[in-house]
Amino acid sequence: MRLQTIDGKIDTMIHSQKLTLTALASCLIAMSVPAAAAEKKSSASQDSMLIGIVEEAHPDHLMIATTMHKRQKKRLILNNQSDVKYVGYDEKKHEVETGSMFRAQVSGDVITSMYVTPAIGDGLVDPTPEMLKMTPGELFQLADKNQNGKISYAELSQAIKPHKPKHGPVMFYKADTDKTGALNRAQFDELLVTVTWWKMSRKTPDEMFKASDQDADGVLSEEEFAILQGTEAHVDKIFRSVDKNKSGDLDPAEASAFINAKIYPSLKDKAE
Ligand SMILES: [Ca+2]
Ligand SMILES: [Ca+2]
Ligand SMILES: [Ca+2]
Repeated sequence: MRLQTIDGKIDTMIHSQKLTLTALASCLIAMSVPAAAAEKKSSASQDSMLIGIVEEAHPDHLMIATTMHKRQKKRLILNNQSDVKYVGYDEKKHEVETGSMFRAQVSGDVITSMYVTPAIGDGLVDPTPEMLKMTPGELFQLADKNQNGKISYAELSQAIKPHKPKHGPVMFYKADTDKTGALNRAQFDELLVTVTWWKMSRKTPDEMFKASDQDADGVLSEEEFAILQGTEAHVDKIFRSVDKNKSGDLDPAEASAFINAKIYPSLKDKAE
């Protein structure tokens, strides 16, 4: 929930003007067509986020299937207020098509804003041991498959950070500050420091443990764990799940297991 809120704020920050206008427009539409609004039951006036795949694309609407926990098929309306952001597309080819993946903010059945990516797939990819030791420059070279000196969303997803429909497009769109549709070296570096496996592999687990163990008693308290995690977010819940032997603190083995699961998403997947 918290992440969604933060995300929402970022969206609002980037597109505050457009969103305000869109929200106004939706209000007017909702007020002027009460019958239609009633038809859509209680969801009509509520904003919600949908993530999924486009099954059919039409100029004024999309047939979609969500890939969220509650799977559903829906008809979503596109109108001239819909703010569509294309992420990972060729600069000249901007179109929603069958198989496109999206994250949409909808008001009732109307798309207010939407991130669209080509069909990229969202498998888990672990970094290789070599990658954990690479510099940003080396990782840039590795990711730049077509060697055009910039990193597309597909290249990023394949080499560095697997595509996650909920946050991936937003992150990329934000990092691509000049909106060319690809990241130059400086933009890539900015994004890299937010990638979990990168953050968690700049020091060895032992070094990270020592740097976080403020009172040097050989275990991490919850406060000390927040330092290791690099954020206070969800710290109590995560701390409890990392404290496998329920001792109320984390020994080096427990901390290492946490760090490894952060670096290797497939480990985390197995543990959950
Ligand atoms: Ca490239
Ligand atoms: Ca301690
Ligand atoms: Ca423990």
